[in-house]
Amino acid sequence: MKKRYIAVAVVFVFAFFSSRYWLTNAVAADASSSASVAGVVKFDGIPPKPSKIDMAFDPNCKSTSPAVTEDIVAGANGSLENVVVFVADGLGDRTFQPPAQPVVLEQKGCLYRPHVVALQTNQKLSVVNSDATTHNIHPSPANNRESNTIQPPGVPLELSFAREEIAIPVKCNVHPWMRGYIAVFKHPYFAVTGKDGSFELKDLPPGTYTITAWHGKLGTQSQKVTVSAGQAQKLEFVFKQ
Ligand SMILES: [Cu+2]
Repeated sequence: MKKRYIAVAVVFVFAFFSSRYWLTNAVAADASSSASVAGVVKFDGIPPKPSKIDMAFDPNCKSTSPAVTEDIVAGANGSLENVVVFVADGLGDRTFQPPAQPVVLEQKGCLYRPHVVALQTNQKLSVVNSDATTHNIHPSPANNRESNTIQPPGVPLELSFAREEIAIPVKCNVHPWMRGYIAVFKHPYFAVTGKDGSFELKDLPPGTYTITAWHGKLGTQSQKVTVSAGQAQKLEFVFKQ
């Protein structure tokens, strides 16, 4: 009788440890099979000086000045901000569910924060009015449904876009200097550069991709890249005026 208990216990212990071994290896294999493309977007030359925005006509905007235009925002080290870097081709017919978490576009100091926002098709865009003034959110899409909504202070507003579009200009009809962009993707492989101009597209399946960098004033550039399982590829984009 005792022997049987011991045999059963040995089988359980073996099963427990072997399942842990296989599980650990399965997770590790999955993580190492994904690739990434990362790098920096640069601006070659002397960036144009931003001009001051005169917000005098709305006293509720004035307090947050001096505000400047954000047509080209380049750092001292040549980095270029507000560039959308994304997979333009190579994913085949894979489909992707939008994340449940909304992306936030804030109107603060009568400017769009961020200036360029990116999200997936059918993902929620939470538009926030943090100002003590009424804004009007007016995206002008080419492939999506146009909307034009008055948004009083503190009132929540949610938008979503059904089709891919890079990028939808958005403006405020109340404050004519308010201009921004909404980039919509049918997949999760996109990034918007910040101050340091860097980007990273993570968890890519191994394959050959066209990677495109888009800037609202400087146009688009594309490069082809092949990534194998577990590989981290480096890319650089350089824009000129
Ligand atoms: Cu406004």
